[in-house]
Parts: sequence; C-alpha cells; structure tokens
Amino acid sequence: MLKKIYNLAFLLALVAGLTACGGNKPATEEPTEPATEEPTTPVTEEPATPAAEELVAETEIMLAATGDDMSAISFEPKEFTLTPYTAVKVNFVNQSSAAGMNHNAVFIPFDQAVADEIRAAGLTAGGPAFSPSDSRIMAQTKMLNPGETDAITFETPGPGKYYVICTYPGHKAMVAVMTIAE
Ligand SMILES: [Cu+2]
Repeated sequence: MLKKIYNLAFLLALVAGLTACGGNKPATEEPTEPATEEPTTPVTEEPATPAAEELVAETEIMLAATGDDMSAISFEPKEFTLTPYTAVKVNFVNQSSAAGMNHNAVFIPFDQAVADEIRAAGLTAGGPAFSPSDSRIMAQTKMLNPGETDAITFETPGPGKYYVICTYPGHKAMVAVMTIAE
C-alpha cells in the first residue's frame, strides 16, 4: 500500500515535469519572432529617402576646358544659355593634353570680386584639387587631369548672368558666362 502511494507520487511528479517542459517551449519561441521582424522594417525604409532626393537631369550641355599653355587656356563654349530652375547635367571634359593643365568648372555669381574670393578659397583648400568651399558656389566639378571627364547635375538658378571659373592656381583667364533666360 505504501509502495503504491510512492509510485503514484512519482507518476504525478513525472507528469508535472513533462507539462512544465512542454510549457517552456512556446515561451522561448514567442519572443524571437517579433524581435526579428521589428529591425527589418526601418532598415528597408531608410535608403528610400536619399534615393528620392536624387536630381534627374531635364537637359544636358557639354563644357570643355581647352589650351595647352597659360595663354591659350579657356572654356568652350565661353557663353551658353539655359532655362531657369531646370535640372541640368554638365558633361565637363578637360581637352588639354599638356601635363599640369588641370581644370575644374565652378559655377558662381556674376561678380568679379566674388570670383577672386572663390579663387583664393581654392588656393586655401590646397592641391591637388584646389576645390573651394564657399556658400555662394552653385555647383562645381572635380579638378580634372588632362583627358579626364566629370559630370555634375544641379538645378539652374533664377534668370540672370553667372560666371563659370577654374580655380586651378593661375587660371584666372578661364571664365565662361552662363546666362539663365527669363
Ligand atoms: Cu584651369
């Protein structure tokens, strides 16, 4: 009789242990599911925002830097006209071939004093890029070695005239005029 009670107690303990084990399994699975779902949602949303801000060119122009000595360097064309508030892609090419004839194209206000200040900012920035940092700059290409190309896309400003300059040291003769039509 006493042995039967021990057996029953053992059986009950076994059943209790099994249900406890069975009860643990779903408890460990449940928290993993929301944990893996939550981080994936913001990760996929984030890259969509900068992609939407990319400027799609509505028009394109070619702009070249030419000349193989300091007396010949210039932009081609020296004058061009665009429409206001339009995304323009500028395909810039350095057609010079002599070593050291490096050029960029920096779009700035139509003001000689401002042009001088931005050339000075290019010198301050230093080589080999001589890329000026100034809030009045609308857009600028990379500094190109002979034969290299660069393309930039930016929105044209309001109607008026603007300078395009090269900020490589000594290239003050390189000036083009961008006219934005009414
Ligand atoms: Cu130049």
